[in-house]
Amino acid sequence: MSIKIALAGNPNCGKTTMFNDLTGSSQYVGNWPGVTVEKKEGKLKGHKDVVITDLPGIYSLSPYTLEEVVSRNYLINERPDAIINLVDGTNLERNLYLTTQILELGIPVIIALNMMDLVEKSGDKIDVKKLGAALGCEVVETSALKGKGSMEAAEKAIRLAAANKASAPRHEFGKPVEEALQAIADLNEGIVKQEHTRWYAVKMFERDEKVMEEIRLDQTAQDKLETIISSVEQELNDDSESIITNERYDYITNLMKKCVHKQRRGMTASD
Ligand code: BGO
Repeated sequence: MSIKIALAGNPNCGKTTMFNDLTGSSQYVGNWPGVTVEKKEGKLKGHKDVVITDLPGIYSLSPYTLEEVVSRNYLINERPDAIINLVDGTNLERNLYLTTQILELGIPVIIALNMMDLVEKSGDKIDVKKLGAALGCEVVETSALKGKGSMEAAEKAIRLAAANKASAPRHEFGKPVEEALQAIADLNEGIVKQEHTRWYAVKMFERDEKVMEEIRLDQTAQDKLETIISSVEQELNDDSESIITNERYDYITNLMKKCVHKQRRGMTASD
């Protein structure tokens, strides 16, 4: 049986470069079923039993673009054995938005912190150990363009896949949201796989239409869900999707303060 590893990340984070580095000439390119979004798969060099799938570049796992829908359907329905989440180290804050969502999927995740050659050149410092500990998954520094770290990330992903240990996201939303997510998880008991509990709870709290169509709660459960969501919306005076988005950004801002030291730029000797 082959091991399935997915590469996921924002557009331009270096996914194609890493995919080429990991698979060499053993690639096949087609389309995702039913849509004209390119699907690339290949065997990991030196591991004929490991298949790497390159997911479309995305900023979020929301249901608004074809690429996002293709990616999340694959991650939930096909469930790779591990995900390598490529994160552009020169654009860390923006890239971590997707990371916080990927970590909720209940799948083993390794972060490949890419473009580290450029980060080093800029003089910025990222505390990789702290970042990994705060996120709840291992972080490997990579420079895909220079072939550095890609294979290490893949080998770590294989080990995680073999252990089948999903990353445990450390991020918690505020108390009202966490209580709502727990109540939604209770509604979903027996309906969604245990490992996907948090992902579905967050998506249902956001009233994600695609997930609601898939889950098909009965009317009583739907009414309960609506009561749970609207009571948090009233308490926090915002709509549920914005509440989740804003809390993710607040969390990432704090994470950046803890883990990143930016080189001051434009300074002169007299500063
Ligand atoms: C161009 N380090 C550096 N320095 N660059 C990298 C790294 C890295 O670790 N990884 C990738 N890149 P994609 P997506 C380019 O194409 O793999 C570069 O969208 C150019 N092209 O070489 O395509 C990579 O698949 C002209 O750069 O990303 C590529 O995720 C001038 O990041 C870009 C400068 O990588 C995006 C760069 C004609």
